[in-house]
Amino acid sequence: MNEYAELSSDLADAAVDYSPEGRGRTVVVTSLASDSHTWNLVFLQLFLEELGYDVVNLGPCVPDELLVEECRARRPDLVVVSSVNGHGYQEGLRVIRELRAHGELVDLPMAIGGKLGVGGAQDTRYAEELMVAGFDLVIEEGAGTSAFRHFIESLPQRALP
Ligand code: B12
Repeated sequence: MNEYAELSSDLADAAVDYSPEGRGRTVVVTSLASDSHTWNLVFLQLFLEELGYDVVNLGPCVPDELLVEECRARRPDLVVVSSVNGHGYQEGLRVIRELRAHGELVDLPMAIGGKLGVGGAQDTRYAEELMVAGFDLVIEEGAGTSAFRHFIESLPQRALP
């Protein structure tokens, strides 16, 4: 499947599978400090909004400190990191270590995906290291949305305040 077919298939999945499962829950969508690509973030925002989540999209080129501050202030139910410029692996490792160093963010569900290196879809060697460093889900380019959707559905419901 080419990338455009994959994108429209992903959007179709999101639309057909619409459910209000995320209602009242907040997701922070973010890029990493070096990455200026934006349509990946727009895609994720639309996908998560279709599932009923409130999305805070921090946009491209997000400094590590800003992401940490936003997570501490908002206490979201999930953080979704997207990077496609090829530096996602290195930057993802740096950010997750910084984030997990804050006690209140130790259990915050964190997913990362996109084009995390420069080796293309076949190169899956980064996933294990990112998981060991503290991500709960790593989705490499071309994996589609089903694993991501499954992960979202398995998130624990936070008790209402
Ligand atoms: C448009 C574009 C740009 C524009 C971005 C404009 C903008 N406002 O976004 C500009 C010109 C600025 C740009 C710059 C660069 N780019 Co560029 N760019 C692209 C291009 C052509 C399209 C990206 C796009 O918008 N796709 C549409 C979105 C919706 O799709 P997507 O990004 O792939 O995201 C999908 C999936 O990856 C997935 N996904 C993404 N994140 C996540 C996260 C999770 C959790 C999940 C589940 C899924 C997921 O979901 C999305 C929908 O399927 C791609 C090539 C391509 N055809 O993909 C190169 C590409 C991403 N760019 C690339 C590069 C190298 C650069 C530059 C470094 C070039 C340079 N030397 O300056 C700079 C980097 C700038 C920076 N600081 O980041 C490379 C990255 C190489 C790699 N990772 O292996 C690519 C792949 C081109 C290539 N083949 O070499 N780029």
